Amino acid sequence: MEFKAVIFDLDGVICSTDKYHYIAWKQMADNLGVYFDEIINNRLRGVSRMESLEIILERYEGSLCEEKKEKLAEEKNNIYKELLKQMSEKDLTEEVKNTLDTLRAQGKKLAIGSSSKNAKFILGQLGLGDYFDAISDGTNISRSKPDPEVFIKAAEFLGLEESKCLVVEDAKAGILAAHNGGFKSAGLGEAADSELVTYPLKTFSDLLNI
Ligand code: B16
Ligand code: MG
Repeated sequence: MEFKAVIFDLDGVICSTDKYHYIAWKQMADNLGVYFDEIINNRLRGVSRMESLEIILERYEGSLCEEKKEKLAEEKNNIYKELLKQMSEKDLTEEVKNTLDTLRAQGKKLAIGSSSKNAKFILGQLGLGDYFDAISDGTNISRSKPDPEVFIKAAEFLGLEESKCLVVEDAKAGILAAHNGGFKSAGLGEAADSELVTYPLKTFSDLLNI
């Protein structure tokens, strides 16, 4: 691969937290009495916590003040964090671990570019707490994907130009963010179908063929 570094999205790329996000949002929505299902949940992939809440509230009749919205997001996050405690090194697949190790052995710098404010906790659960050369996540950005800020910060933390870094994403919003920031990208799942993706991947280890 021509790149000096790879910036990985976390949820949906390094690990799968979809089911925990779903359970937590579902519980919050049920408590509030607003309809929520897995199809709506799919629209939340790669989207920030408050933007996810706004999508769920499209079905809510009536209006809520900012303070109440913050409370709802906090309620969801507390349920989600409790569920994340179940995650362990077993949730890191052999394929992902071996691919990361191979890239590292090739001398590539490895970073995280995630919208999540829980990214460091999740990495710790997976046994990857000290693994990456840089972590850019929801705690160091003010604009979420498709804004490129999270990836630009990751490249900055690595001390590399955008053109030297490849972004790996599972969400179309993430591929757009990479494109907006001047990064080439590799896409998994729905991101592989994005018109803007540079390298569509069938599986994570395909990264080694770029
Ligand atoms: P949190 P990623 C994203 O992570 C998730 O895909 C998205 O579903 C979630 O709402 C967002 O993080 C914020 O997460 O509530 O933990 O701060 O895919 O960018 O790694
Ligand atoms: Mg993702």
